[in-house]
Amino acid sequence: KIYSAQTIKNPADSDDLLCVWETGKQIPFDVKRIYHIGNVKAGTVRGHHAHKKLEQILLCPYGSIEVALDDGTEVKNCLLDSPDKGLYVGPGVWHTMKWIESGSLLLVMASNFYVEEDYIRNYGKFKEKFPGETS
Ligand code: T46
Repeated sequence: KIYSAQTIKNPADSDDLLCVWETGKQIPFDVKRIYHIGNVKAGTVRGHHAHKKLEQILLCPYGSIEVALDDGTEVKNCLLDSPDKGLYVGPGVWHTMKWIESGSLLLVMASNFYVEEDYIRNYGKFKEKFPGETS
C-alpha cells in the first residue's frame, strides 16, 4: 500500500515542497526507529529479507529506488520516485530495494527497534513460513 505525505506548498510561487509524516495520520503505526541509507551506487540491490513482525514505511526523499515485494504468492514492483510517496511494507513480505539513481536516499520509519531475530534472511525459510496462496 502506498501512503502519501501531507504536502505543503509555499504560498509564494516556488517549487519548494514540504512533506509531513505523522503517526496516526500518514503513518499507520507508532514510529520507534528511523534510519536512512545513502551513498549507494546505481544498480545496487539491498534487502533480500522479510520481517516477522516489523512494519515499515519506505520513502525516497531524493532520487529513485525500485522496491520489489514478494508476499509468497506474487512479486510486485513499486518505484519510489517522489518525496511524498511512502510504501508500507508489513510482516511476511520478502523485499529488495534497487537503487535506480546513484545517491538516492532511502528513508525508513519502523514500528520497532532493530531486532536481528525479526529478520528472515533465507528465502527457503521465508517460503516455509509464508507459503502464499498458490503453493
Ligand atoms: C529493511 C530494509 C528496507 C543495525 O544494526 N541497525 C539497524 O537499524 C539497521 C537497519 C541495520 N543494522 C545492521 C544490520 C546489518 O548488519 O546494519 C547492517 C546492514 O543491514 P541490512 O543488510 O539489513 O540492510 P538492508 O539495506 O538490506 O535492509 C534495511 C533494513 O535492515 C531492513 O529492516 O527492511 O532496509
